[in-house]
Amino acid sequence: MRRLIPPRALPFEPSALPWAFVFGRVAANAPRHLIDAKDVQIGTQTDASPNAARICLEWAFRTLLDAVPMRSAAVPTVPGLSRKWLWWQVVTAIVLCSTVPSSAAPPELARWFPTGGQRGTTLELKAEGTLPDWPISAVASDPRIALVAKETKGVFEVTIAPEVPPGLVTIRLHGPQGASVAKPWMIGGMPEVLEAEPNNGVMEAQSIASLPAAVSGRLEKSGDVDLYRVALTAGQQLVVQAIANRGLDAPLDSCLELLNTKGLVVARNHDSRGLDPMLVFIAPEPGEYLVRLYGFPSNPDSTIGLVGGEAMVYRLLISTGPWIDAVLPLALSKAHPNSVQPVGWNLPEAITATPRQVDPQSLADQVRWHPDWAEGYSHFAADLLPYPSRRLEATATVQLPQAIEPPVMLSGQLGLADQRLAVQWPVTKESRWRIHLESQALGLPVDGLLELWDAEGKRLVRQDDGGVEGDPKLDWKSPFDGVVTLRISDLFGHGSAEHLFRVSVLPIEPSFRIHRAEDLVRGEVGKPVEIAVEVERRDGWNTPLEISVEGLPEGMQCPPVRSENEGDSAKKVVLQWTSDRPLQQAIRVVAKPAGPPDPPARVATQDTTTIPLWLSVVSP
Ligand SMILES: [Ca+2]
Ligand SMILES: [Ca+2]
Ligand SMILES: [Ca+2]
Repeated sequence: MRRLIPPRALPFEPSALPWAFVFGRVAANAPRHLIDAKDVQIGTQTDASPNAARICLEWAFRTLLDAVPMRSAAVPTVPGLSRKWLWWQVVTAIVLCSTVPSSAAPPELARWFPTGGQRGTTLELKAEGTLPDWPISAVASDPRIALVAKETKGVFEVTIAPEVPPGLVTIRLHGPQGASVAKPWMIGGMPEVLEAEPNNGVMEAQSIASLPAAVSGRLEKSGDVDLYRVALTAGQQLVVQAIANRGLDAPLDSCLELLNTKGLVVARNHDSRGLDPMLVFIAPEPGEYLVRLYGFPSNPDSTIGLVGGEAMVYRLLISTGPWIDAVLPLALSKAHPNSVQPVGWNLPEAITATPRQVDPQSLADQVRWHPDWAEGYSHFAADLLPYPSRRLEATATVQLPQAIEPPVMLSGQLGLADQRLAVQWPVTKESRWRIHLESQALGLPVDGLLELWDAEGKRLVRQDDGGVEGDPKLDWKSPFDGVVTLRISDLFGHGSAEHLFRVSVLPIEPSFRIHRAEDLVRGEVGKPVEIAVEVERRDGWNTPLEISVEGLPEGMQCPPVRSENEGDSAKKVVLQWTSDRPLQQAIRVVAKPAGPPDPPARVATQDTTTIPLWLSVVSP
């Protein structure tokens, strides 16, 4: 519903903007009309005058239509307002609309709400942010998600095909004035529920009638606390996960508590998955339980109380059913047969007992999520590696390390407190190795510690940091010919069924990577479109690269550029061409070696050679 704004509040300068006369005078007798505060604000800027002119025109027409059939009944109530005068004003507005160049701002997308949708359903989705134009288009990273703009500004009807796998997607806005950045949205397998305030107290907790449920909520203002009521039978296992900071990028550090009907906290979690909490609870007795969510700013500031605000959105997954947390191993190999085993809660034994064979070539979606396994939400790593991926057995102890053959990715579990796993492999003098443990970056809780030991029992290296999100990563050059042992543990000795990790052991070889901070390229018809790309030459990469743009419309070309080993282009290149028409589309920047690598690589590690981008070229 758009707001009625009294004409005297309109901030127009009649001398500077002649059409404001129309606006004000027509408005003096206008019925409920179409305008909102943002349009009016835009109308004060000369560069956005087409918008205000359009509003003015629309207004004048509406008033005219109202006034004409009533003849003298309505018109005389506004002094000086005659049919002739109105027609003249309409003509003025039409002239203004057609002569002022169109140069409104592109849409600015802050977030999507609700936070996600269930596969195989259609729902309403709101783009929150600043949207100067309406209707506009929206495009999801998965083409099986269709979005259609509805009449209400900012609202889309989104249809999710049943085959879209659960997990994270991104959705971007675009229109004639340009494109927004893409913002995250979750695809789930559970029915969606919207939070309903008030729900702050035990007595007003929102009842979740059937489980599983995916609740979209918001800590809407400072001090907001959200409570949900669920009923459990004795022995039933409840899994609750909040997704806010990870995945949705909300500036929120949320906390979860579970209360019994007496109001006592029976379970609590703050930071199981990054800053996001997760609870698993077995009900000792039947009855109602309350899930309570509150939060703090993700970047601590001077705020003392509980945080709230428009941006503090969260997604709460609540289930007593099968829930896959991960599969082991946590990566798959392109070239080798893979058998995977789901890990999680409330999983039938038939699922967990026998590892399943999967063909990574044909099951890109299913390796991330298998419809036969669990209806619950799950997101597990499915990187397809060009080298083997293996299980690290619980029997691989410091006393009896597991022999490995690098390059290899090992996936394991620190199931017990103070557990230490160990592997060993032969090394030659001067050989260089890169060892990288990932758990927190995958949304898993291990705070990894890596140690290298020699055969005499001397510790060579200790590393608990250096990777993404606090995961450890180390480079090591062997000073001897012999055998080296890698010990893997949790820095604080924590262990549980959830404490999963993967660690890669790779010889260091030259490689390259291209990257770009923004995934959006903006340009104007008739002017050069520029794409700046950073080039990273790692571990002595010594071959020129050819960098090109793929996916442009037929007949349009961007000349490829070369990144030489020395000079400015070694670190950064700029691709450039001119478009003769407006464009809103996906493109890719691709980097390839301009010749055989020198020295030749023995192992192709996972170099990023392609950057997916959105190209937005608008009319000047
Ligand atoms: Ca709330
Ligand atoms: Ca609340
Ligand atoms: Ca937290």
